[in-house]
Amino acid sequence: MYLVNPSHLSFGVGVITPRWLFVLAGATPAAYGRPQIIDETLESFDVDGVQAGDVVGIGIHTGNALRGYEIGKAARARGATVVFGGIHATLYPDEAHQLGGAHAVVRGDGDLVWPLVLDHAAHGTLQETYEGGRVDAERFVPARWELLPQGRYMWGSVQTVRGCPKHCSFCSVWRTDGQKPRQRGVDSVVAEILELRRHGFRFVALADDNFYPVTLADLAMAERQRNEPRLEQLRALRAERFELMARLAQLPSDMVFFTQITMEAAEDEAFLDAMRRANIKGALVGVEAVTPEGLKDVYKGFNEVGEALVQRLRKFREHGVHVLGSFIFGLPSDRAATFEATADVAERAGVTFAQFVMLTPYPGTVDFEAWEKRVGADAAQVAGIPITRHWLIPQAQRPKVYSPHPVMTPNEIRERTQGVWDRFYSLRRIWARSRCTPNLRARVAFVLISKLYRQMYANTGIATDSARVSRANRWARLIARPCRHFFVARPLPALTSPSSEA
Ligand code: B12
Ligand code: SF4
Repeated sequence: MYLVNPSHLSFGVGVITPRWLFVLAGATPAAYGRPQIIDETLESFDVDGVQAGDVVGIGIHTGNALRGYEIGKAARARGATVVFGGIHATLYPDEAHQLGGAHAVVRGDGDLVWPLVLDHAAHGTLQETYEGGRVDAERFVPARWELLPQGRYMWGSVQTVRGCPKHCSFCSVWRTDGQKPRQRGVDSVVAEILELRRHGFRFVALADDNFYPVTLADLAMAERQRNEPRLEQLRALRAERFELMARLAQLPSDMVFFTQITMEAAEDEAFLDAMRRANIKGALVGVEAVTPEGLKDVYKGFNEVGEALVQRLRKFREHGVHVLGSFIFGLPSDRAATFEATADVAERAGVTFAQFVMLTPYPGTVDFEAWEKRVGADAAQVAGIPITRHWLIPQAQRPKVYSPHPVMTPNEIRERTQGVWDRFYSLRRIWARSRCTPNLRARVAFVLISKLYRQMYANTGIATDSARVSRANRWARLIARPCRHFFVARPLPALTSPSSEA
């Protein structure tokens, strides 16, 4: 049995372990043997090894769906049973059948339904579609980390909460994973982290949608409404967050965690302090826009702008949590001046890393639906494919900007975005930011990692020039391997769990 994470680019070394591979491996009954785990971000999959009777499970998000379909068709042609899953297959199950050679598609979470799919595949009773639904947090299947290939990744990944109560217009999480946070029990989270540390991982990404699912405003609202059951539920969720952080604080002190969180967390100094004690040293914060109009564009009114925004982001840093600020360009209210203004905010707020992404309508989002309706049957085509199915356009020809902007051309948005990446990741600025590290070795690591981040995420995604893309890809391959050494630690095979009472 194969589990395949498709990618059209391979870097030899991966930054974060794609968690679904190891979770589905965990959900695979022992009777089916040891699953072959293939992550194409490391190297591409040689489908010639697939034989008739094999099962090939392919997990796709929108960005890698096309490569996933190539693999699916090739595996089916070799006689394998092909099963698709993941967010994109959940949204477009028919597409996986029509274009990816799927025998079956799993929608939603695979944790509980996967053994049934394998059973049906073995008995020749496979259905076209399976509804995996939204599995309750206490039934999440832990990842099988003993299947990790040796020496290939920098960060492990463990999910502590799935779903997000917000409703940002560019994001599909609240619609596919739900607005009710499904928070995993502390013991099972800690058990997985310990296992990763035993294998020598001291950097762990908490693959969460929103690590701060209960805000002070949520509590106040429930109190005002005298909604006791809701208040109790919110307090329990919040208490469990603190309990998790207290347990993380007892793990080996060289551990480093990173999560994704809304900037609302800056309202709660006790929470930030608990994060610091837990060694949650960094968090991706969705800043998205620095103007009120921009925030309105993305339904993110709970974010701040102006000086309040700078202060909120600084607050994380003051409490020992580094911020990876995530910004979106190409919003209808953006103007030429927005790019520099955003770069200024990123600098003034002291964010340690930043990503500047161009607005992309992802299926399953409010933005996508409105856009699809707006352009309708008149959608422009590239390589014979309407841009409302942009993921089916060959990677090199995919447009970088999808909606006509009221005042800027697509090229202007792309170039200005690239300009902001260039500015933020100039050697001079990276070196200045690297002052946050404790010694020269860490400073050098910081510089290399900043450059790696820029090559992996920016150049390959924004550049239209294929020479630039392959140069960036070569660069990333070259620096990824030495970078990994900064992340690994001595394995601690005998590490035991800190007691929950302690
Ligand atoms: C952590 C995370 C990241 C991390 C780490 C990625 C990694 N290497 O693991 C980082 C920050 C790097 C990242 C980057 C990006 N991400 Co991201 N990420 C996530 C997040 C929050 C969790 C992913 C995770 O580990 N989940 C835990 C696993 C167990 O769940 P799962 O992957 O959904 O798998 C389950 C099911 O889907 C199913 N399943 C999955 N595959 C298969 C296969 C088979 C055969 C079967 C049967 C079932 C099955 O079973 C699994 C177990 O239940 C998700 C949101 C989410 N809640 O999933 C977004 C998400 C996947 N990311 C998203 C996006 C857009 C991105 C970026 C494009 C952002 C950007 N603009 O740069 C990049 C793309 C990177 C890339 N090239 O892959 C979107 C994808 C939307 C879409 N339609 O494709 C999501 C859904 C978030 C969102 N805002 O909507 N991401
Ligand atoms: S806060 Fe983050 S995870 Fe939640 S809906 Fe908005 S973008 Fe998605």
